[in-house]
Amino acid sequence: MAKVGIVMGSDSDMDVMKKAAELLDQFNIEYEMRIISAHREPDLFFEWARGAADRGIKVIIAGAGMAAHLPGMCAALFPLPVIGIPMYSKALNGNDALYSILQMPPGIPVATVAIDGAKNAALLAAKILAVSDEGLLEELKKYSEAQARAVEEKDRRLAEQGYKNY
Ligand code: RP5
Repeated sequence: MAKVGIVMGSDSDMDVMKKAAELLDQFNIEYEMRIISAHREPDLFFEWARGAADRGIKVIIAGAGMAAHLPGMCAALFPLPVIGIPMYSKALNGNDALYSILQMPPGIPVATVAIDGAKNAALLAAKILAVSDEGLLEELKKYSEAQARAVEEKDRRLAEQGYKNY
């Protein structure tokens, strides 16, 4: 049963949103992924978001650009955590979606990640699930350790290239 719901407002968001799916795949976390527009398909959107918890979804990752009301409306209809990803857009460089998703009025929280921050959204979803999943928690710790080792390796290579790194 899918534990994470990934939803985006348009197929134009897919290049970013697929990075969330890839990260969840890496941790063997089941997800469902949909393209549903809150403003173009409001009835379908309501049905999907209202039914998500009953389908076993524990966290929703919602990506949207421009006016970007999709994550906020997910949070209005779904009782568990919602993570919003603001999409970069040409006219306002993603600041439109960033401010829209970030500035939720009190009472309806959306955890907002960076513009196009799909990878962090998925990692945050994994961490939320890890609150009650020891095995996943261990995998996340290994992931962090591997990241640290990768940076150490890059630092070591600097020294090999003749740079002083005390
Ligand atoms: C939002 O409007 C979508 O999330 C997308 O980022 C943006 C533009 O949508 P398209 O015109 O590319 O379908 O609904």
